[in-house]
Amino acid sequence: MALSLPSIADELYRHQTTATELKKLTLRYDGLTVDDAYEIQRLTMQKYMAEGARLVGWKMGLTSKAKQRSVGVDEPIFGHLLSTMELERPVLSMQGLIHPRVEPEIAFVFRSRLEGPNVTARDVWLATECVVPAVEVIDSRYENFSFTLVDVIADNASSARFYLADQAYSPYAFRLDEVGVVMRLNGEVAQTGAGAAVLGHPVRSVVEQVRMLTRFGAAIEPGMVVLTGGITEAIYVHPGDRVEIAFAGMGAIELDVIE
Ligand code: OOG
Ligand code: MG
Repeated sequence: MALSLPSIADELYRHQTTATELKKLTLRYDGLTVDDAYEIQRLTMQKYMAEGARLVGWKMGLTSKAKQRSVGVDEPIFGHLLSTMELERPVLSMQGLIHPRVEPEIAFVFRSRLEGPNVTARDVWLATECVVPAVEVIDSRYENFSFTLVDVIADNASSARFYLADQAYSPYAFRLDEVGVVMRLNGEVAQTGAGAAVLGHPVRSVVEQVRMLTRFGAAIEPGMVVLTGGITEAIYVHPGDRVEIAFAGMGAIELDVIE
């Protein structure tokens, strides 16, 4: 089929907003590149923003081996975070979702702008207001949660919802690579990991985020949040589930899943 990026963006927007699965784009369109996929993502996100959603930050994805292995894609990607994706309370409604999975992440919140190809970890620390334990809810719009690199980028890196814990910390309070994470589902240990799973240290994910944004013509703006990527594999959740994620020294998040 002939490639029209705006019409593919229309299609994705429709599936995202109606919570219906679609077949992988790469099965149906020849020659879609990574750049095309980011353009589809941008066009799709513009539709939400035209309806009042605000861009509140960015998310990195596939920054840990656990995540890369589980989906069979071996390079980091990024997506947009919109105000409409943020949960105000740790309660996840299944409304508007297809087959959601949750994963523990470390979030950075910024006080100053970060841009350009040469940003260093030190620049990231200086620009950081605080670090916050977070949970991301991903919900691929593709059948069976199965996709290639190009598909998942076009689908805004599977972004669906996210929640930031109430407690925030100085970026200097912890070695984020050594923060251990235990994720329990209904009281049973489901996943364990440590911050180092994320590119060796979550700060590297922010450095990579800025580099990728620079190629994309964007930046981290003051007040924005960046989710640095799942520390462990994501787990499927269903109504009635309770997910408890303990971040050593940084408190816990208890997420209740409802209809
Ligand atoms: C892609 C999104 C990955 C992460 O933190 O690695 C992601 C997916 O697995 O559906 O959000
Ligand atoms: Mg994630």
